[in-house]
Amino acid sequence: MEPTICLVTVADCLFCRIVVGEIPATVVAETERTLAFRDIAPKAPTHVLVIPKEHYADVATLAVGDAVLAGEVLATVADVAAAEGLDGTGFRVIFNTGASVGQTVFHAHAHVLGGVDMDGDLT
Ligand code: DGP
Repeated sequence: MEPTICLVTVADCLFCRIVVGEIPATVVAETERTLAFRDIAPKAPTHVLVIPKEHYADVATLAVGDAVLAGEVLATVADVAAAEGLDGTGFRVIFNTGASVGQTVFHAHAHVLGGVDMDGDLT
């Protein structure tokens, strides 16, 4: 596994602290610039968060700031889904963007959810 590097460490950012190892997490995938780990409060049998190691507040800021990195996050999402056996059954990817839609951690992250029937359920 490649070393974990947080290019911009934000001292009070929870996910930056996970990137640098200050807070433990169950890591399931890692690339040079992305990290994937299990959500602490899973909403589905598979619930993995995929983040850029570099700090961006949300996916919109990430897309504007580094579109290549945004693509790398999506590639890691696909890799995680395949590793979790979800590429055949389907999976849901959610980027909460803004407090009004439920974003609580302001470091861009994709929720990768699967392993349960989510027919029509948007949460
Ligand atoms: P959001 O509401 O979209 O900002 O999602 C934040 C997610 O982060 C939420 O599903 C719970 C998860 N989370 C919060 N604190 C921790 C933590 O310390 N470790 C891990 N693995 N996940 C966390």
